[in-house]
Amino acid sequence: MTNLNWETVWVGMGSNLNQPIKQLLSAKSCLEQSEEIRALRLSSFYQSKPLGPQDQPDFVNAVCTFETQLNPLDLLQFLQSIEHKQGRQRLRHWGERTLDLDILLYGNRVENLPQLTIPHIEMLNRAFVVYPMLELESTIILPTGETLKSKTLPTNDLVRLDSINE
Ligand code: ROI
Repeated sequence: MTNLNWETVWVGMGSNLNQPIKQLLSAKSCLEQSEEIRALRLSSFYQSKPLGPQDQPDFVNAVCTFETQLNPLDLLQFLQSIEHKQGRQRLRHWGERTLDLDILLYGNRVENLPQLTIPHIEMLNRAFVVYPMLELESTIILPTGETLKSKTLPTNDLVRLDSINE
């Protein structure tokens, strides 16, 4: 039987190839078209220097939050199908990519599966994840009970782009 619970999830989005902003907007549309996703909100776009090799274009990052009836692994599979549909290219380890969609938080769940770790292992180290999340919701609470706001990092080179996402 279908699980009728709607869980709130957070997804990180990043691109530095093939018109990054278009990549992120297109991913947003795909997510919104699913009947198992509702109430999606997208942060502003943020430009940042690549984490990893510096001889690649700057990234555009954003986060979105929505409610879903998909369980974590089905959501992962759906996100991967969007990455592939948009011609996902990964040219090298920590290198340039067309589209990355990462599950950051799934309700209050903690998952340590071979293919999926929730919360996302690196999220608290990445200003391009934490600041867009706080922009959408300043009161986020992590599964540990701590607030996300208490985890703030140096903004480093993060630049908020003009709000072109409506
Ligand atoms: N660097 C930035 N700034 N943003 C990303 O989304 C990002 N994603 C990655 C690597 C290559 C690690 N670096 C990144 O996967």
